[in-house]
Amino acid sequence: MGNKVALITGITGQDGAYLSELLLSKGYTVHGIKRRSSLFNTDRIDHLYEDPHVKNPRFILHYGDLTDSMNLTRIIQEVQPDEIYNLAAMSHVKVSFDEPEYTANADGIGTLRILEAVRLLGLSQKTRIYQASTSELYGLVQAVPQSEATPFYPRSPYAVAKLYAYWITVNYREAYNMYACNGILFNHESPLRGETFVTRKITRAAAKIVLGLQDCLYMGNIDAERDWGHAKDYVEAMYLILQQEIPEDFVIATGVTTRVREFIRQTFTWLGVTLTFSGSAEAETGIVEAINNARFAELGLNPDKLTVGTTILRIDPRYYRPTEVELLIGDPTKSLTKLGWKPKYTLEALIADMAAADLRLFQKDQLLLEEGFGIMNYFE
Ligand code: NDP
Ligand code: GDR
Repeated sequence: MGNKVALITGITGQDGAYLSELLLSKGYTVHGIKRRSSLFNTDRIDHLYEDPHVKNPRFILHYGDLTDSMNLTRIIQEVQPDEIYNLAAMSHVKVSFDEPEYTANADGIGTLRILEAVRLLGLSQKTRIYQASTSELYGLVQAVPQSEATPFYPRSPYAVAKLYAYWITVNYREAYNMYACNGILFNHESPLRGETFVTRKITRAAAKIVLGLQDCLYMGNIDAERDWGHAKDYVEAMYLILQQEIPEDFVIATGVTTRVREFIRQTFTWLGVTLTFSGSAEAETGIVEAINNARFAELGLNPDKLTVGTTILRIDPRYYRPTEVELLIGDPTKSLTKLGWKPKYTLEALIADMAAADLRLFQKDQLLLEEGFGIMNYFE
């Protein structure tokens, strides 16, 4: 048998980039679906790019969209994949309240389009399908820790769309004997995480604040608790889920939960800043209590850019969600035992990886500013 062929939707996203690297390292030919956009949107996978003029390329991109059945059907027919990883989605929970119909179309019906294309093309017994399900399905807490047996109670248009995707995947497995599985992944982060998700927003802002490029970080509900892992570990689990004898659904999590405020505190600590919280609710603030000069020197930072006593964090209710998911903590027992999945990153290592990457990124901006070049200063 020749090398396996994988098709990844959402290849330009955080997980798509890490999964592409993993599958290429295992000898796969990797096809990916990217959306047409007015600017290049392939930053995360540019290092994998192969000149399309070379013979037998192993990394191939196709234009497409989860809202376009004919396009998806044509690509699947052309590629004849052994495995499809359906990672594409409008993946921002808060934005799904602004774009509920589009979210349902892409995240819910998009999954149906892929399953149905595989069935109609006669690939049901060849092509294995991974569906990117989510811990957001648990929503309003029914029980903790959350396992494959915990009831769902979605709390956003995103989660409701993903609930449809979850069940249609189960249904196609049962109705047509397809190898189709849900990975119920808890939050996973990395230096490639989208800039408006909470962890990346924090590591980016913290790096800019210690460099004197930003004054204040504005946050929503900092008492939410999440089970955070590293995306590099989580794409390994996606791969393992499609290599089992019998198709099943798996929870992928660390089993440890942390408050957003603790993630903020630890990020600043890594950068050499002790932060204290003061006040409560919408009036809560984060104030610089101390600066570790030795750590600043080690990181090449100038302590004059930050003053003890300054308020560098405030609450802005703009970031609250109409309905919130307060607590997520996963029970990964099944994936640890059945898949033999073993995450390598602790929360501390994840924060170090992200904070170091964002510090490097903005040190480059600082150099540009010093040389008289303008920098992009947009943040949400
Ligand atoms: P990202 O937001 O980083 O990536 C989403 C990808 O989907 C991007 O490539 C995006 O393209 C693409 N996309 C969005 N809409 C469409 C569409 N209509 N048609 C085709 N492609 C589209 O997400 P992650 O990598 O973090 O997550 C991957 C998947 O896993 C998502 O489905 C997400 O909902 C799910 N998930 C994520 C978790 C996490 O913690 N990261 C946890 C559990 C589930 P573009 O680059 O052009 O925007
Ligand atoms: P989440 O991730 O909604 O869990 O969905 P996000 O990082 O956006 O929020 C986590 C928690 O932090 C709180 N929060 C803020 N969030 C953002 N984005 N910005 C803020 O300023 C802010 N302040 C507080 C949120 O209210 C929330 O409680 C992610 C996505 O990747 C989904 O696609 C995926 O399915 C789930 O993780 C598992």
